[in-house]
Amino acid sequence: MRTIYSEQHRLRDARTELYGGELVQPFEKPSRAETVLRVVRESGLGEISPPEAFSLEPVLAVHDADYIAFLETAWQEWQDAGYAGEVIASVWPARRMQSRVPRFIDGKVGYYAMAAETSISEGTWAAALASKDVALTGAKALLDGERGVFSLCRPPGHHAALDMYGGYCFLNNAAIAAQYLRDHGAERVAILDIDFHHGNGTQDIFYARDDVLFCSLHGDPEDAFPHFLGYADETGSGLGTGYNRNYPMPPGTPFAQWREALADALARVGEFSPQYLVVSLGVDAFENDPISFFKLTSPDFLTTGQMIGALDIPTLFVMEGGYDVDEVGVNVVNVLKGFDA
Ligand code: SP5
Ligand code: ZN
Repeated sequence: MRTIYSEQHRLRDARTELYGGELVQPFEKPSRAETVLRVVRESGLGEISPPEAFSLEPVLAVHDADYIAFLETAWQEWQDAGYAGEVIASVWPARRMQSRVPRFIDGKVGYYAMAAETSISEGTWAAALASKDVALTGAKALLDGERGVFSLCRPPGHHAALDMYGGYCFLNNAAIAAQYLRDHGAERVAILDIDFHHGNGTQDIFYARDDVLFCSLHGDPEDAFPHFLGYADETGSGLGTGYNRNYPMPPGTPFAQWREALADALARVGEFSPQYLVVSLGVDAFENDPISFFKLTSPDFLTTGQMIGALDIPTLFVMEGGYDVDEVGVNVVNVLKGFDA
């Protein structure tokens, strides 16, 4: 399988994450992608190619134009306000308040942030743009007939909604790729999200649509980030009713249980008979992940890849989360090898 990779991800190197009331070094850091790339290389998975550059058009097909304009200038506006730290939200349009976009940067940040752990830093926007190029280059390769492609995206994307960033995500790479496939001839595209966290952004973008099926396996929002979306009774709206499927699972969930949810999601993908499958590939369901609570082992990721491959649908794997930097490479490559087996 071919891997698409850009060194530009290194531009996303924030100093701070708000965690347990402290500012800590972010879990989502450059060494994650470096480790995955190293293991891709060592394992002889396949060729590693740079992305081609795409315009903002495929981004604006899933994200709000005002939100994109905000991301472009947020760091500069924060600098202009004279702040010493990185961009962190501190106020929100909470219940019964206005949903207008204020003029001053603090207000704008609160409007567009869905969580405060994610700091916007210098270089974040450039890295996010390169990350979407990595995803789109992978999508284009599927259109050209490749059976499986790995887009080693960083920063990740699945928490980014129509007009919100957070959960370490700015542009929804998987959603951008899925929409690109739709706009280039595919009638139906399925997105399977196996990151430990609910893909709230992807769900948001496709919730009212019947042409993109979204299935997500994740920590129960009662207990896990993003807490305010991802319940099993969220099944889609309007035309999209029945085309959104959530599999929330409790703390301590072992592979035996997780794989039943996976089998059910894969059966639904099969019934949908999409021309393409996009997998939001996070490996934070791993037992040693520092911020998650499932119990998957490294061999379980190989089985996961085999189960996905058995569907025999051209598939784009888009890198999402996974924070045990020692094992993140092995776990990702296990999924990809299982798919190819
Ligand atoms: C792409 C992705 O995986 N984003 C995840 C963002 C999660 N950020 C908030 C993490 C809060 C974790 N709190 C867990 C406490 C465990 N001791
Ligand atoms: Zn995650």
